[in-house]
Amino acid sequence: MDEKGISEEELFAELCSFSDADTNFKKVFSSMCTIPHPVAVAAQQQFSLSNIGDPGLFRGTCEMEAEVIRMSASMLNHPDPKSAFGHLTSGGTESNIEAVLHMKNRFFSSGFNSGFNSDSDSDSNSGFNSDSNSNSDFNSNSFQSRLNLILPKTAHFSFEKIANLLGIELKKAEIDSNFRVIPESMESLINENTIGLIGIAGSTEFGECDPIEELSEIAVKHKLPLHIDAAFGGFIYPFLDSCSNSDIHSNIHGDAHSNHRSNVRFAFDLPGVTSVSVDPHKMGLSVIPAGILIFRDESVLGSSLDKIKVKTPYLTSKYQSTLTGTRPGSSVAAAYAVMKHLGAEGYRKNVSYCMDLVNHFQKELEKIGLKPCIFPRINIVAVSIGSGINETADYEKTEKIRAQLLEKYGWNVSATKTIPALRFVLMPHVTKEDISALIFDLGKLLQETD
Ligand code: 0PR
Repeated sequence: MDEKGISEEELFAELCSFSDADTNFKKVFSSMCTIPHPVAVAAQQQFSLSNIGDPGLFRGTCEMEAEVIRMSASMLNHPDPKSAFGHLTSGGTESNIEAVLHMKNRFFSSGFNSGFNSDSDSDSNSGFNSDSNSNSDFNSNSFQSRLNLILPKTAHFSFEKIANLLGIELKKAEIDSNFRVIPESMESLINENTIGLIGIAGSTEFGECDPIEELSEIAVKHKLPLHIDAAFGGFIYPFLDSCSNSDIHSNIHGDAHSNHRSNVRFAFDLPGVTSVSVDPHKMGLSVIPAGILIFRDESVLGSSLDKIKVKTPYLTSKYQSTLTGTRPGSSVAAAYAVMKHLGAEGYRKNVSYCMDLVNHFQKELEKIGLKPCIFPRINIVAVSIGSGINETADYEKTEKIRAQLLEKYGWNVSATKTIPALRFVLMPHVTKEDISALIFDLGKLLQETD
């Protein structure tokens, strides 16, 4: 840092040049975040000094956090929202880390995977001595490396970080033609070293929801915790109108039966679901950073909470049991503000706006002879532009078109890795005019390329 500071005028001129280099979301179809609601921004500013890592100093913010958890639990169909247990995090990654950390601790404290029937999977028990129920074994690296977490192949890359961080193996279950996990594949991977299951409600690449009802049954049967990653879908499914995309779907796919998107069951109304992660900073229209992690109640954690609880003698609280220490009260205030201000009605309008964009997007795509790879149940649309004959060539073409859309026309679009396809996230900052302009440019590029 320089010895002498610069004037405010100079400083803000500098800041402007930095912010000019950032996106204003104008041509962004690649992000799962959006422009936050103005009430969220105002609340964030009002509570900029609040740190809920030291709750006694910020009692007001803590009250708001409790209310955000209660409102979210209710949105997630919790039968008794007051008994839900959770807190705000920095987003989906931190929520997933903490959920899996608790799974790991719970696995040890509850005496391993007690619901596992060893007859059904004798091969996978190599080297595991179920009699060695002592803490020294729990902590040895060789033991930990054999613990596993079962998740869909389509799970977000945050789980790769988690595997590394917590020393657990990821067992990836197969997906069906709609990119949803196959429950039988999940179940077949369970063994005595399984610490838990993951389901996704709103997958990053395709916006799909796994068959959570079936995963819930599997979780109950095997007495395993089931964490639902609803980072994106959590603020969508509860507000999805069953009719919003049905007409266009019938036209495109000639299939009027598979268009039910209402009543997607993915959360606490299913008995096997132990925790859910949902991000206000995505479709919750709040500011960055804001995630919410909710457990059904404190008891599902067993003694895991005690394991991560640390004494905090010089703070206003006796213990801290969150992963991070200092936590931004401003994010709590922002989430509280936007949820209270919009209410379910406001979020329903938001989702309806996005689904209207999806309808428009499909109509525009048709004009250039394209259609989505799968029926877009929420506001993520994947579109294959390759021949479907040579996968490598299709990936190359997809990447080339994606890059040209940015270089020639300034459109930010992403590509999927599960299959070669362009991926468009139709967030609230997008307009129908943007979509028409983007598809027009895409059509031109494809003509030039063919
Ligand atoms: N779970 C799911 C299903 C996600 O899609 C994501 C992030 C996460 C967890 C992790 O969330 P955090 O990034 O909040 O920790 N999905 C986006 C992605 O990876 C995050 C994102 C958002 C990236 C906006 C870029 C961007 O501009 O694409």
